[in-house]
Amino acid sequence: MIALKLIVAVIQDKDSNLLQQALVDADFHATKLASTGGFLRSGNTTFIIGTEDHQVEDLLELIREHCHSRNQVISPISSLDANTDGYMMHPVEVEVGGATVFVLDVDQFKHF
Ligand code: 2BA
Repeated sequence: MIALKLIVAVIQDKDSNLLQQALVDADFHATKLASTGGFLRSGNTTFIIGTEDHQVEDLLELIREHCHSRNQVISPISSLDANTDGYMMHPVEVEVGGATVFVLDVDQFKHF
């Protein structure tokens, strides 16, 4: 039986079009979702990609190649809620990773 994996990759919006094209070119089937980072509360992109076990390394390499780390400044104004009580009064610079990737075992795959 063929072992399947589900890859969930959170990447930056700026890298999403190039990665999407690279996935199509390499014949990976993917779904692209608009997502929001819990910390920065700004938009990012999540790809879910189902693939065979033996293709996972190639896929990870493709993601590594097309997704880049960048520094982002989180400003106190955009991060302050009314009830945060002075939390984060100064701009903070964080390095946002090229990609945060989860590799999951797939129990069943159905395609009707
Ligand atoms: P955000 O949650 O908006 O986080 C953006 C960046 O802010 C993170 O980059 C990290 O450098 C920093 N950061 C996050 N939480 C922090 C905290 N509590 N204190 C200080 N700095 C913090 P990455 O780690 O590369 O994450 C990029 C995006 O990947 C995240 O956006 C989130 O959407 C997703 N992500 C990261 N780790 C995750 C996890 N364990 N589960 C689910 N999603 C995750």
